[in-house]
Amino acid sequence: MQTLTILKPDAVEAGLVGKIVAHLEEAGFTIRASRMIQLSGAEAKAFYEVHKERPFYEALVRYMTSGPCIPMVLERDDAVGHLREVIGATDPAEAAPGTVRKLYAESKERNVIHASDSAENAVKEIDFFFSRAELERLWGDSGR
Ligand code: 3AN
Repeated sequence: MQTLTILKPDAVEAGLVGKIVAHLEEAGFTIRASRMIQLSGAEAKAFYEVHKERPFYEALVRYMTSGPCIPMVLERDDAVGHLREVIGATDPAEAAPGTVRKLYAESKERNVIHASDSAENAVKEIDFFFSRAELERLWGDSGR
């Protein structure tokens, strides 16, 4: 099973990419695709459209477009549920010890990593950043 993660601009800026990737690999995830991108305002708005009525939406879009980020396709059994556990709660103050957000995030506004919250959204979010043809070129099949 696959899921989508994004190492957010604060993770890239703080030089935390290597540590977070090591944490994910040690948690049993295989990296199936990865690239560094700069999200446009339109792309960030589209990605977070479910939050468009929330008071933090504009700030979230500013944050996600503030610098490069790294979307990745990760694979392991129960990838969606397992990655949510590994990253911890949205607010690092509430995240369990040893989770990525507890270890590395500064606040719920800047929380270093995204993970899909359901199997359905994982498929949509993988499609948002990576084409099926690209995954097939890498691995011979799209893994889905
Ligand atoms: P998660 O990233 O844990 O799935 P979501 O999907 O509720 O959490 O929120 C998406 C992003 O919006 C978060 N990663 C965070 O950057 C921001 N965010 C969520 N809740 C708040 C909040 N109450 N105040 C400010 N920013 C928030």
